[in-house]
Amino acid sequence: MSEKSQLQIARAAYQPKLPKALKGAVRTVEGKATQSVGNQEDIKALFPNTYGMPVVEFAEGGKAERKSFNVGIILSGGQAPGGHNVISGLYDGVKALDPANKLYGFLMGPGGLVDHKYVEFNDKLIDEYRNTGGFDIIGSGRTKLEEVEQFEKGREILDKLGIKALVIIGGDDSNTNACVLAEYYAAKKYGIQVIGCPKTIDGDLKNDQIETSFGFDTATKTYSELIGNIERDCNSARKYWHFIKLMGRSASHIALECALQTQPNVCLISEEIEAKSQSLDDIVDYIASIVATRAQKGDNFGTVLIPEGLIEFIPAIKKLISELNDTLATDEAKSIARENQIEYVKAHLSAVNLATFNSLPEDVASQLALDRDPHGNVQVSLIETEKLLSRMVERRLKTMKAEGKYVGKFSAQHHFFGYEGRCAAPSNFDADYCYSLGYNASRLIAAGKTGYMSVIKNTTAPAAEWIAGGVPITMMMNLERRNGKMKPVIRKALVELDGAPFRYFASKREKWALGTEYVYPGSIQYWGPSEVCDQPTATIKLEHGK
Ligand code: FBP
Repeated sequence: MSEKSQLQIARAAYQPKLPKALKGAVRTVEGKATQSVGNQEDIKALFPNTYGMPVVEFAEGGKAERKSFNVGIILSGGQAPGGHNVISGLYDGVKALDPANKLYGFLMGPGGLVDHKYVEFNDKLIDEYRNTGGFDIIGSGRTKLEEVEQFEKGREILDKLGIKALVIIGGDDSNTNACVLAEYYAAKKYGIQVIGCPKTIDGDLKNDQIETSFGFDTATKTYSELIGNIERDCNSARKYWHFIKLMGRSASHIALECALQTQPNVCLISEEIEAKSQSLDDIVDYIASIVATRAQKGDNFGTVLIPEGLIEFIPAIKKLISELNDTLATDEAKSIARENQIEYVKAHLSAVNLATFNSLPEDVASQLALDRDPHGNVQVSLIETEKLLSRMVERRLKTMKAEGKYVGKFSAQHHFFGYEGRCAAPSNFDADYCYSLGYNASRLIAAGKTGYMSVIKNTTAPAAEWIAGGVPITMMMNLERRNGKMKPVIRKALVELDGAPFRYFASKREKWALGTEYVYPGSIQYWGPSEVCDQPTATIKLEHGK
């Protein structure tokens, strides 16, 4: 057992808040039949056993009954603060239904289910990890659960351990796979339920039914603390432009939330760049013009926030990536040795995409062509967009200087904030939200649900007023092209340009660009006045009109 910090010791005693409906025996209130957000006929045909089920909510006043079952849990994909609290909430929930119930954790992600690697939780193990960041209690992984052989291997161990339900904690891809597994087990009448849980710091697993994915709150507060510290340094030294790339594979929710918290001079929003069909040169012009205007006042310093997924949203590069995805998904491409892949790619790209490919700096081009995650996605976190942009801005400023349009000095610092935020000790919001999601999952299992996601709503109200229930995963699905094939997937939530968070940001950004209006959020507080330690994100507050 490793030594503990004073914060860990004090934090272990924190009792996460639960919605009042979950505090005693629950009553299940079922809504109307649902349909998927798109491609209804196709999704219905693919999920005949789990399509159309109602949204459910839990209310107070149920009959207390002993419910006996064992449960398995899997952490899937990138770490997000609060994962341990989902597990402790689920553990407490299943034990409250019957102390003899067992909870098993499959090790290192979905692979643990297939390889039969697991641990049984007990009080001692769970107590070690309450309210801590990280996924290290059982580890996580990115193995995709999508083959019948894997489902059957999983069933073997689930049957052996007498597990009636499996909870999969993951992002949009993992929850899509959870739904496919739920459908398969239901079609085979194996009597094994599958429940999903919305996780990802990226904040892109949200919709009319899911208010936020867990981890977004803590991760953005952690990054905002760091950005605020940099802004203060920047405003003290007055000699650097800080280019800060922020994690978030695809959507720009993290960058937008951090901008709302810290009021930087520039924050790029990928979704806007795509909507305006901007090129890399347009983005460089935009930043360079702000640098030049600030320089006129003698302000040769500033902060620029860059979303990790930016490169994929620049229309010309997006087209290139899409063709690369299809090209690299074939068996022939997979058999090509890594050192020959760039040549292979070049020989297969269309003329227009080849021109874009050739126009990129060599390191960026090879990252696009070579590095993929197991879902076949470009690993955008490896692309150093912050350096690419500052190099290009510097070059542009030189030209502007030669033309007499720029009079300042430009010196850049680069940062990437990503992994720093994924395992931070969960904020009170994430600690409460995650514990509630896990506890709630036990009630969905007890209610016999499968193919549902555990959902907690009304999250800008105090936790006691939160609404607990479940949403059929098929309801969030549509068909999208992935690796060259149309597949049922949960629709990813991108930043909405007509949504309140973006509109607020857009109304302020010019003022923030030219003035120096930094806000310093400081570190996450776990104890103290509620307005300091229980605040949800600015994004969720604006979305809820608060
Ligand atoms: P999930 O969607 O699985 O939660 O992961 C999100 C994320 O943290 C992204 O923000 C980032 O691009 C990616 O994971 C990094 O992945 P890895 O941990 O494999 O480096």
